[in-house]
Amino acid sequence: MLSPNMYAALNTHMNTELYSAYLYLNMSAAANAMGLKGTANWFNVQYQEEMVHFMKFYTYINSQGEQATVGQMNAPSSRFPSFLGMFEETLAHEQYITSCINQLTELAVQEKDHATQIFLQWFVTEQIEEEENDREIIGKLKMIGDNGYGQLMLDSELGTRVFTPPADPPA
Ligand code: OFO
Repeated sequence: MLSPNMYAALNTHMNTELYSAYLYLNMSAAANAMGLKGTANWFNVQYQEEMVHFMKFYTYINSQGEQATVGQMNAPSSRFPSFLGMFEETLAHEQYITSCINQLTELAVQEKDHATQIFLQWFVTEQIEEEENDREIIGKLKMIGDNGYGQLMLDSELGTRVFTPPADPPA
């Protein structure tokens, strides 16, 4: 059972996860347009991960007897300043998502909603990895600077990222 407040907050965040997926799909196409094929792959994998996050919320809300509802959303950006700028925007977005997950967790604690607290724990941990990945790439990009060879090497490394479906796929 979800309280009306908890249901509304979870449904809103489910839509934010879908927004994240669309944002990274746009970033993938933008990277491709910049000639960064490996980076396009990295963002495509990120898009697939966000769809898993979206589906986890969708499945959880429905499994609690409520109706998950996809709504209207703002169009995500499609223009990004640079290779580095794209990852700086990604980190800023993930920090925002972390704050949303923290707020949801706070609400679940206030409401003594133990099931939702347990559900959200996966996301609390996931956000550490999300931010860490972005910080690592930003660090490398800052070290590389304008060195074209370095940028190509990093792009090639990002091309090796593979989407791994979760062990507990959302039903
Ligand atoms: Fe779903 O973690 Fe990124 O946005």
